[in-house]
Amino acid sequence: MGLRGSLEEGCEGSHPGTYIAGVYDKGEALSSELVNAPNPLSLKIYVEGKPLSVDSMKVSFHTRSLNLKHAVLSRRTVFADEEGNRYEYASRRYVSMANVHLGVLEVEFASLDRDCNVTLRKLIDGGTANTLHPLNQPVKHYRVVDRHAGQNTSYLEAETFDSRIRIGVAVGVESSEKLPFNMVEEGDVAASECSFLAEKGRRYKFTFYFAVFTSRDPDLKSYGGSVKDACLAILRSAIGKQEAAFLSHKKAWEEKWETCQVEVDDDEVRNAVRFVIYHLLIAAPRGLDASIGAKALCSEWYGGHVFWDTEIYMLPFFLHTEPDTARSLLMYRYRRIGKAREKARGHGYDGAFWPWESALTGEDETPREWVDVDGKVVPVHHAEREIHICGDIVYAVWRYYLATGDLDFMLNAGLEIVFETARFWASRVSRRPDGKYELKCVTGPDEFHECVDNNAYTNFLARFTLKLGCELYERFGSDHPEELGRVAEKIHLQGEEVERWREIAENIVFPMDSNGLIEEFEGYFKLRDLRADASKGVPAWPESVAPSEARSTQLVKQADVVMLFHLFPDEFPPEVQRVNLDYYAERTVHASSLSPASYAMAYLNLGMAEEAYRYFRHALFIDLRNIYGNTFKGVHAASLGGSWQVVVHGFAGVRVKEGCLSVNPKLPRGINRIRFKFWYRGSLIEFDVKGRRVEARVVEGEGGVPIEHGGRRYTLSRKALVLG
Ligand code: IFM
Repeated sequence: MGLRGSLEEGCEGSHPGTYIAGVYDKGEALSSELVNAPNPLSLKIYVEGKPLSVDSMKVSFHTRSLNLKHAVLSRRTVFADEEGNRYEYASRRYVSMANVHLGVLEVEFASLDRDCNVTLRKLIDGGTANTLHPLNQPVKHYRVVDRHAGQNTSYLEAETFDSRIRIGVAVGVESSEKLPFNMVEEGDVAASECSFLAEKGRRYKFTFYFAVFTSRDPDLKSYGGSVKDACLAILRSAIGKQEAAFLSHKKAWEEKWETCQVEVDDDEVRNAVRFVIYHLLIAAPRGLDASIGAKALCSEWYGGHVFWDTEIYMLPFFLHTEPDTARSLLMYRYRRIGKAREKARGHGYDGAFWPWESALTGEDETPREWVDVDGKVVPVHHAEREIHICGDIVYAVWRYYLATGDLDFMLNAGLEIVFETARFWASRVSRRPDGKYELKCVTGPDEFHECVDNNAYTNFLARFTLKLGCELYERFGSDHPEELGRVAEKIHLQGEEVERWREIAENIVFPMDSNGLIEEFEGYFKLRDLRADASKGVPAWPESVAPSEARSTQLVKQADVVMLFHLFPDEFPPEVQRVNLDYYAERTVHASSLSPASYAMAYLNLGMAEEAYRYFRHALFIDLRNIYGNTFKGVHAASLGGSWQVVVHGFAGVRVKEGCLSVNPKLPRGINRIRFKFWYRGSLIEFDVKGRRVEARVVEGEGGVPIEHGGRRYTLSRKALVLG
C-alpha cells in the first residue's frame, strides 16, 4: 500500500476513511456505487515553500502501524531535503467507536536540523472521486454545495448527484502553540492554513477533530435535520476534550474485544484472527440501514456492492458476537423486498427475486457489461442467472432464527422473506413431462460455467427454501396462528400455494449418481476433465490452460457442490461428502477468495483437520500476505468471515442445531487451545477448548442452554461444565 505522493492521510488499510457506509450514488457510473466522499484527512505541509512529500524529498525513515486493539493508525516519517535537512512528521488517527460521527487526527511536526518557515494546510478535500472500473477513469459522484473555513473550523457539504444524499464534513483544529488557521480559497476544498517559524528540534502538535454526518443517518433528527448543524455540534462537544474522546473510543473497543476476542494458542494465527475481527467490526453498519460490501470499508472495488458474501460468510460472525448487527444486516434486505418483488415481476416471476449485487435501493446493481481478460466488452448475466443468492438470503434468515429465537424478527420480516422467496422459486422452476422440476440457465457459485441447467447448489437451495416455507407455514400456523394469518393476508398466501411448494420441493431434480457423486450441473461430467495445479499447496489454475477455456472444462472456479457441505453438514452422509470432496478438490482452482474457507469447513466435517488447516491458512492470511495479489483493491471480507467460521464452528466445533448447540472440536496440529465467547439465544457462553476437552459456562443471560456433545445432551449454566 505504501506511501502516497503527499501527506495524504487517506483510508489506506485503516479505519474507515472517506467511504461512508450507506452512501451510494449512480452518477455517471453503470450502477450505484459506494461513494468516495469528501476527505477530511487531507493535509499538506510546506517547508520553505517545498512540499513535505515523497515527490520533492527523500524519505529516510518511514513506519506505519495499526493498533487493532484500539483501532489507531500511527505513522512516523522522516523526510530529508537536498541539503540533508531532516523533517519529522508523525500522526495518529482514529474514527471513534463510541461516536461514529467523530474522528481525530493528531499530527506532530519537527524540523530536526534547522529553523525553517513552515506552512501547514488542512483541507477538507471535495475533489475526491471514484474510479470507473475496469476503465480506470475517475467518476465524480457528488457536487460541493457549501464550504467555508473560519478560524480553526472548516466545513464542506456535498450532495450526491443521483441519490441526493447530503454529506457534511467539519474539521476543527487545536495546536500546541495556539497558532491561528486562516481560510484560503482553493477549488472544491475547504482549506485553511497556518504559517509559523519552526525552531530546530521543537515539536509542534496539532489535533484535528473531524465530524461527518449524512442525511441518511437516523440520529440526524436529534440535531434538527441539518448535517451542518450536526457536524458542528459534534465538533463543539469534542474540541478541547481530546483525552476524553480517546478514552471513550478505547473503552468502546475494549468492550467489543471483550465479547469478540478469539484466543488461539498460536501467536501468528491469533493475530491474524484479530485482523479478521477488526475488519468485520469496523464495517458493521451500527444503527444505519446498510449492509457490508464485498470489500468491507476498504475500497470501492465491486462498487461497494453487497453480495451473498455478507449473508453466507460474514453474518455468522455477527450472529454470535453482535446479534443485533446480524439482525440489521437481514433487515437491510427486508427493507428492500419491494425491489426484489419488482425484479421478479420484471422477469416474469412471482415473489422476491433478490439482487445479485445490491446497494442503496435494493435494485439489482450488477453491471450489465464488463471488460474481459482480452480487453473485450462482454455482457454480464449474473443478475438473471446467479439466482442462488435467493436461497442464500433465506439460509441466513433461518440461521439467524435458530441462533437467536427472535420471534419478532420472524413475524415482522423473516417469514415474509422466506415465503416470498419460496414463491419466486416456485415460479422460476420448469416442470418436465416426467413431473420433475428443474432450474434452467442458471450460474452457480462456480462462475466459470454460466447458463447451466440444474446446478446442484442452486437446486438444493431452492428445495431448502421451499421446504422451509412449508414448515414455517405449518409451525407458525399452529403456534402463532393470528400472526401467521396477518403475514399470509399481507402477501395473499394460501394453503394451496404452500402445497405446491411441497410438491416442487419433493420433485426438484438433484443430480447424484449411485456412488453419491453429485454432478455440479447437467452435462458437467461430459466436459474436458482437467485437474487443478496442486503443486503449490491449495490447488490453483493450471498455467498450461488458457483462462478462456475454463467453460469447456471441469475446472471449477470456487466451492460449488462443496458449498453444500459447508452449509448443510448434517444433510449429507460422510461417505457422500468424502466422494465429492475428493472429486472436486482436484478440480477446484479457488479463483475466488470465498472458496478456501468453505473447503476447510467441508474437510472438518470429515474430521480431516490437517487438510482443513491448509485451506484455512490460505483464507486467513489472504490479505495479510496478499495471497491473491489484489489486496490493494480492499480486503476479502468473505474470506475473513469464513476464517472466523473455521476457527469457531470448525476447529472448536461449536455449531447451532435445531433447538440446541453442539460441540465437537477438531483441532489441527499446532493449535491446542481456543477460547472465545459466543451468543446463543440470549446467553453469552464462554468456551475454552483444549484438545478434545471443552469447558463451557454461561457468562451473561439466563443459562439453561442445551448442548450436545458425543451423542449426549447437557445443559449449560453459570457453573463451568467440562465435556470430553
Ligand atoms: O460473491 C463473489 C462471487 O461468489 C465470486 N466473485 C466475487 C463476488 C464478490 O466477492
